[in-house]
Amino acid sequence: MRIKYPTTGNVSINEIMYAPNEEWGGQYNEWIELYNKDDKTINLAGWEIDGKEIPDGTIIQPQGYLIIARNDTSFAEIYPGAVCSVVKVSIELNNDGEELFLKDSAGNVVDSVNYTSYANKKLGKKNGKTLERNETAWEESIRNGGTPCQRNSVLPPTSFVINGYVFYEDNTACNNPAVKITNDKIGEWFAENSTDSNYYMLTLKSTAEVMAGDTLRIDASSPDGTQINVTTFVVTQADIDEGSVQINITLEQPKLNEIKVTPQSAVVTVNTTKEFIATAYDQYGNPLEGVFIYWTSTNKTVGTVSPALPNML
Ligand SMILES: [Ca+2]
Repeated sequence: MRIKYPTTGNVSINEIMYAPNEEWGGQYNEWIELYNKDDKTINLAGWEIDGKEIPDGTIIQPQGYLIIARNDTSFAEIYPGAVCSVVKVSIELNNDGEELFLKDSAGNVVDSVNYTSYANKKLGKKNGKTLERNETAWEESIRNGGTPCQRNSVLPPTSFVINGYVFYEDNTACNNPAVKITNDKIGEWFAENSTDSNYYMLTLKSTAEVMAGDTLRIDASSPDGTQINVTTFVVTQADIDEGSVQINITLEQPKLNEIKVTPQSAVVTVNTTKEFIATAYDQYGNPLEGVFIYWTSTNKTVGTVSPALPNML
C-alpha cells in the first residue's frame, strides 16, 4: 500500500545559512531549514526551493524540521548530531542576499523571504551564525552554527540543567568538585559547587547553548586535582524536553597511558644536537604533569643525551 500525503501545506522557511565560514564547512556548506507548522505529514516531492526541485520521496513531519543542504555530505560532517532528515538540493545562496521562494508542486508560493537587507547588515554573513526566524521577523542566530533541526535560538530560551554527584574512586563523596562542561564550538562553563557537598549543577540556555544532538564533555576533578574523570554524552530530544539530565561521576587516579615524542625520528649531523620533546598523557588524553621522563642512548659512541635536558616536564 502506498500512503499518500498532502502535496501542499503550511511549510515555512525557518532558518538560512547563506554564507558559512570555514569553521562551519566553508562557502559551499549552505543550507536552509524548513519547518512544517501543520499537524500532518506533507509530501515535498516536486516542490521548489531557490528555483531547484526537491527530490521525490522527501517528506516533512508534522511540527517537524527538514534541512535542504547544498552538500549533504559536508553538512553531516559539520553537524553530526543533527536529528532531522537532510536532503540534497543544488541551492546557491547569494552572499549579498536574494529573494528565496518555496513553491509547492503546483507552483504556488508557499513561503518567501528576501534576506538582502540582513546580508547588507552582515547578519549571519561569514561569522558562523545563521539567519533565524522569530515570531515576527528574522534575526542573526545566537548560537554558533545555527540550530539545524531544532527550535531557533532567537526564540525565548528554556533552561536545561545538568547536575549530579561526584565521588572519589572509593565511592566516598568528593565535596567541592571542580566540574567543567564543554560544548564543542559553542562554549565551556563551570558548574556551581560547594565546599560541604559533592553536588554540582549547571544551567544552560536551550537552544542557544545546548540542543538535541550535541555532545557534551564533562571534565571533573577533586579539589586537589589528584583524581579526575572525563565523561561525554549526547543530549537527546527527550533530555531537552525533560529540561534536565543527571550525571553522577566517579573519579579515578590519572594513569600514564601514552608518551608522545616529537619529532618521532630525526637525522642528526655529527657534532650537532637535536632537541626531542616528550609529553605524557593520561587515560583521557590530557597532558599528564609530574611525570619524570629519562632519556638514554643505546649507543653512546654514536650519540649521547645531554644532561642539560633530562626531564622536559
Ligand atoms: Ca532552527
